[in-house]
Amino acid sequence: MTLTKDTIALLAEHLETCQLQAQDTPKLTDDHPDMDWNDAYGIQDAILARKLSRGARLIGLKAGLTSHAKMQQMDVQSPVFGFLVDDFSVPEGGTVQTRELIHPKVEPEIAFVLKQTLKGPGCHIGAVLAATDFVLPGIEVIDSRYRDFKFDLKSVVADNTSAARFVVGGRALRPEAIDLRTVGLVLEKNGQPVALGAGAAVLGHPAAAIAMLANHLAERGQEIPAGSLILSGGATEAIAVEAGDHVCLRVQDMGSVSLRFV
Ligand code: OOG
Ligand code: MG
Repeated sequence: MTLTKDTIALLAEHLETCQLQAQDTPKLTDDHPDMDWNDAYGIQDAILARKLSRGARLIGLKAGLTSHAKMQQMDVQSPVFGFLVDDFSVPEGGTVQTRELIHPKVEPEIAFVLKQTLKGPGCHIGAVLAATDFVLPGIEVIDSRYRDFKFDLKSVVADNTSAARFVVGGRALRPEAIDLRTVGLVLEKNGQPVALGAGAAVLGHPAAAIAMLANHLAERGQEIPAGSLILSGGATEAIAVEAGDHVCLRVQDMGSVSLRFV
């Protein structure tokens, strides 16, 4: 830790206010270049605590920057992890109020729902599949609070990895019913395919992102609770959207899920 408790609380308040008021801000490391990983996750934890104190419910977690396409797009080299609360959830086929966001983008993802607690260290794909109840298609709407979507890894971790909204739906499958490496994903915007991918784009296998998350939490004395919904990370680059756009994700053998920006 290089930041004081007070600074962490202030930065959490600042970033959450930016989120709630749809205002952008320079990345945190501009003013706090010595910020370390504990500071970054400490700020993220403080944002979660603020939401929980106002009655939000923690429903899951997310991995981000888990594909080369995403790492290249954002010019960073390693995955990051964040939280999902019920406020972020959009019903299948539902609408997103674009004015509540700064510069939203959508990502095609595979979501996991766990039936058992997952605990690192040493968590691997096999353990993830054994603990998974089902997998299903998900669209994540990311909305970095940082100006022009420009950040470094510590800044984006503090900003809860740009989490804003998500929708899951389509056909839920038991993990043994599908080869998550070769499964195809087609993201459509207004009826046109705008990004194409396969599950293996995410760390070779989307379950590897969940294992990485469990191992990351273990270093902080935490685990992934049974029942959690986890987004494994965008399989392609993220696509910018605006009011009026309709977005649909089709995943091979898993149906489709969609949302509309109004
Ligand atoms: C960070 C969040 C990335 C993903 O799926 O890769 C993410 C960002 O690109 O703003 O959620
Ligand atoms: Mg994502």
